[in-house]
Amino acid sequence: MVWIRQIKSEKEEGTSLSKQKAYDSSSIQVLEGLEPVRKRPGMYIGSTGIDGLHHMIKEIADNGIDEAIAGFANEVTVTLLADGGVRVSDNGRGIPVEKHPKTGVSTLETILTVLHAGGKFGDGGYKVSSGLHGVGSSVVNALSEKLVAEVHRDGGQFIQEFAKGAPVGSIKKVGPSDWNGTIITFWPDTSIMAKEPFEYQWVVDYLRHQAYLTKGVKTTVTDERTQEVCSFYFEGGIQSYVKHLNIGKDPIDDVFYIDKPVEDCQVEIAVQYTETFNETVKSFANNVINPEGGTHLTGFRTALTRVVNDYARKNGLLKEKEENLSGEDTREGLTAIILVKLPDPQFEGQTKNKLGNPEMRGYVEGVFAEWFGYYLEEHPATAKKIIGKAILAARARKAARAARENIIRKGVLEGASMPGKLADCSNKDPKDSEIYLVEGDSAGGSAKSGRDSKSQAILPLRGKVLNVERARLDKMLANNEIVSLIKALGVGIEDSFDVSGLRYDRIIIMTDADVDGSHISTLLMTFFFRFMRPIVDGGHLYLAKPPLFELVKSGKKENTFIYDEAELETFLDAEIEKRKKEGANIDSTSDRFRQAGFVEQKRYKGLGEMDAEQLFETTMNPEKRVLVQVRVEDAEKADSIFTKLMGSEVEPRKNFITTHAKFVKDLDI
Ligand code: 0RA
Repeated sequence: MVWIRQIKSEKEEGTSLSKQKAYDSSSIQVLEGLEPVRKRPGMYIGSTGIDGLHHMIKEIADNGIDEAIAGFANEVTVTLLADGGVRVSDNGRGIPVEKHPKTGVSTLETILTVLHAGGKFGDGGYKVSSGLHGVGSSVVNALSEKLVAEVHRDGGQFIQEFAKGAPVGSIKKVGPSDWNGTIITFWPDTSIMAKEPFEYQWVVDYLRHQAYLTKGVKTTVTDERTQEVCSFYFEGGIQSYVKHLNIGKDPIDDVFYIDKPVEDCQVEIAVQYTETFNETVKSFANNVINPEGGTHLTGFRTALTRVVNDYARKNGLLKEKEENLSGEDTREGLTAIILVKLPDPQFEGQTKNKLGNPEMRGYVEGVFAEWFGYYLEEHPATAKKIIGKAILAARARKAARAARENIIRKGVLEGASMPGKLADCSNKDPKDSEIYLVEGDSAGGSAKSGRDSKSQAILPLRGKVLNVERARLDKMLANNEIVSLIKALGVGIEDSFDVSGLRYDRIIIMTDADVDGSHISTLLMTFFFRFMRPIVDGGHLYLAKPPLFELVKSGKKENTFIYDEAELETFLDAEIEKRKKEGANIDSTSDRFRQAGFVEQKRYKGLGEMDAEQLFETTMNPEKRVLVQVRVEDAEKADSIFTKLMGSEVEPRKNFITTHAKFVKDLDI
């Protein structure tokens, strides 16, 4: 989702490092094996903040999901406890409790106390697992003040407790049981991990995903803090996932789906085309997403391009002298999930999230080409639509190329000359530079005269920026505002896009606090999301927050600016209280701002109502301003939000805006 974080002053960021320093190895008894985890939690869990906390849930719940993938469990439940703990249970085989030959303690204890000990310990290991099965359990244990493991198997109920990774006593049989499964309850160690509450919504999203990826498994989250409960079960697995991704996107037919074994692997693919221009293809290996794709994705793409071209030739949809459709053309409007299961996944790339097993390419290519080929033969109307779309995409691509070449020839996108409307800053180092994208020429003028010209550049944007959700590149490049923007940023576009050319560390969208202003900022955010994702992912995009109110004191005293409605009420309450305490005589019939000691309350509707100095002081001064950082926490949700808000269908947009009215206001989208 589009996630916002308010940064009051830029100095407040980054506190997690200091937390790590609080660790003192002498005061905590930890097994040798887990000490590195407590010393350098970030290396094992990503961060000690909320993301790391959620990662802890994932590490444990993934093991239950692995049991389900292996066919031994069909339920995984996460319970957020009222006391800050989390319970994760699955109805799988239960972690083995007998003595492990190598460690001399139970397999359960081994898995929970030895780093990198995982499913490989039990000889009934996993045919298919994420390759990290159980590994995460010890990391979570190390970072938990307390962890209780409960196993039901072999007719018994077993319990063992741990503190900061170390066992508190040995495993005990506490009674009989006619159930099989594992229940892990942990309480994160707040001397290492942030003292933040788990987010119910994060668990919901994670478990929804897992249910999509493992058909037949039921996942449930229960929040004991709020009594909320949510369960997922998708008979169709990734087929349902594709349908979900395409809500509001005008699908052209039902979902194509296959699930086939190849050698000792499994290939599962779901595909559906929509009337949009976007491509959403996600690939997974053993339920772990591979954001950079890999051999399975390559095999899929190769097969798709080949099958679509073959069909088009065979049926006269592509003439002999016409050139082949490119891979990119065949993927316009495509939503697909590729899920492979393999015994020994290898990952490559900087972040280790690209699947590397070479055999996977051929497996996926072979299976998909064969079955998608049959599908096109059996669904000629759909095949015609898919190929029609690809042909249009090819034409548009050529038109866009011509437009781009034209623009490049004229030197509009590249080159030293900056757009005429840009008031650049004098700093040349991007680190010390920021650019304000300002709604309208008049506010742009005030911003230009009020700014700190050393570090702040101003680019006024006139009128409604083109709705890029529905426009193709050729149209976009015909739009002056978009071209000025691309040029000013210095990053190019599409093939020539290169985030390293970014001329400003911060891009700040500054619009009026009204409906039109929100619309313009939404259009700009959509543009960045669709065409300049690395800028958003890199945390470079911000929204300026102009004040909504000014409270005027009598005489020369400094006025107070207020940035939202709720803040106004709390501020006035506090001021009135303060004045009462000071013995001021407060007239209960007068306005609240008078009771609080002000002579006037101004409401700002637009940036244009402020003069240059006011605009700088309230909205642009780095010492005082409020910035909202635009972050894409969950690209999928953002994608669906942007589709709803900006797409061609009016109904979902209306529904979204009415049901999320407050959210829309808060986010300015
Ligand atoms: C190792 C071996 C076996 C099962 C498991 C681990 C296992 C681990 C977890 C973690 C959470 N839930 C789990 N369920 C099972 C196989 C044991 C056998 O052959 O019975």
